[in-house]
Amino acid sequence: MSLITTDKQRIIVGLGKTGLSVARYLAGRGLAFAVADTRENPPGLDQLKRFAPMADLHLGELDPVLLSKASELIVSPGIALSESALQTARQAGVSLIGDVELFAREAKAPIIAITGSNAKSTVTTLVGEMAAAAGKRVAVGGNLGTPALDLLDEKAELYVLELSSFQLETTDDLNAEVATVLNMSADHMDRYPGMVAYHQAKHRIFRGTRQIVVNRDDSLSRPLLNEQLPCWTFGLSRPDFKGFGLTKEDGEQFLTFEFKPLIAISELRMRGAHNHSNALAALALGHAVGLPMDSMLQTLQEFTGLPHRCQWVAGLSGVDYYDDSKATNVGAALAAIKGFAADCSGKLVLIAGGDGKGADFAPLREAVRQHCRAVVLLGRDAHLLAETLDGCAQLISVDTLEQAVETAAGTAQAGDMVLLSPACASLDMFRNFEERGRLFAEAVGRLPQ
Ligand code: UMA
Ligand code: ADP
Repeated sequence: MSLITTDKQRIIVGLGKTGLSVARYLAGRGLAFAVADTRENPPGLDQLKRFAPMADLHLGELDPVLLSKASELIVSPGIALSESALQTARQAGVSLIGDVELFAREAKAPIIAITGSNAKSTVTTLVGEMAAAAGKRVAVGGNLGTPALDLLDEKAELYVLELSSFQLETTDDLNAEVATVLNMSADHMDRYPGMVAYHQAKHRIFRGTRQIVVNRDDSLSRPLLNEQLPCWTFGLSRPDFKGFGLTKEDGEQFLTFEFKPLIAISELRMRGAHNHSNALAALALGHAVGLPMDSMLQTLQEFTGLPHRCQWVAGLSGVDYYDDSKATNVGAALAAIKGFAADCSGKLVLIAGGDGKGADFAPLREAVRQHCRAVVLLGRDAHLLAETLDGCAQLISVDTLEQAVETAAGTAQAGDMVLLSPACASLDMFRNFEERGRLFAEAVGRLPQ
């Protein structure tokens, strides 16, 4: 192509959102690149042709010979590094990096880096809103919304990044101002050989960080190294020095920093213990970068949470319906079931199932036994859930989400909650979790009043 050819031969692997952002970044700097994608018609193709028509394109099965001739592969998160063509290239001495590594090399403003199995998007959005309310010029994105490289802005005063384990695998030195692994429970077990590999990927977020935020309720959130770094903690217990937590004053629960109550949880609009934990995590991250406490508390009071995360949909005949379509793994569904059970005068009717991504559903057994009147099952791995939950509650299998909603409505009694919290990805039946949540709400809307 007609761009500068430098010492490096770069190939962008993957032409989705990430690949396109990398292409824009390189083209913007006049650097030459080629693109490879296993798909014959990857989503970014038309856009790429508009701004980099001369880029060499290699579509279809990845070619190990071609990739091994590059000096650097910039690999998209949707492609496993274990792919044999990538492994061949690595063994040939090619360096494999990702978009977030490129971003970290370029970013001038401090980075708040957030990962975890669950709650990433909620905490990232909340911290972003806290920073904006405090008057900071803040850029928010990563795994959520805008890809990292598209956030780069000379005038940015702060970056808030949600990072997935896939993005962290290809990030060598993030050099964040403050980094956190919010929590750890099994996810993406179709992509990792086990929890150890998944844990190792997540913990790369701490590389080069100046401060850390740790979840006192989850020892797997604690970095194995860097113990001497300034460390802030959050958790649902009473806090100590440098800690955010919960305390009880005159029968009311408060979010508390060290020994000072900050705000009563009755003043928050997000519900459930897991969301109290999320609020505390956001306060700890914001405090670490010097955001003023008063303004953070004001934001907390206004924040209602994100769509499809434990979102209230309707109340019909004494039954509340909640959309938690974003609960795409077991840990998320577990947190939602426990969080709601504490608030519910009746029982839960859970709608679950979909693509289980190789997960073990056994951790759901006890919570279902204790809190669920029935579980309505759908999707590809419904039979696996049915085997695991056998004997814990009434189990009803259905074929469509519409049937699931009608069945749940017919089973629930006044005072109950119907909760769509699938513990599975949506991709076997829906375009994404947003579509699943939207269709759930529409089906609830069609129930007789
Ligand atoms: N793919 C191929 N062949 C290729 C490249 C990709 O078949 O050569 C497939 C992948 O297997 C995957 C899909 O295409 O199924 C998308 O992969 P991608 O790497 O092109 O994805 P992007 O469009 O760049 O989106 C990625 C993140 N997606 C994934 O990690 C799978 C988006 O997170 C993220 O918002 C975006 O970068 C910007 O940073 C989505 C996600 O599901 C929301 N993330 C996972 C999660 O949150 O659990 C990690
Ligand atoms: P992520 O971006 O990590 O998927 P989200 O903020 O989108 O996280 O929340 C996804 C789901 O995780 C929610 O729908 C809820 O079921 C669950 N969840 C939210 N907060 C927590 C938490 N602190 N611990 C465990 N699960 C949580």
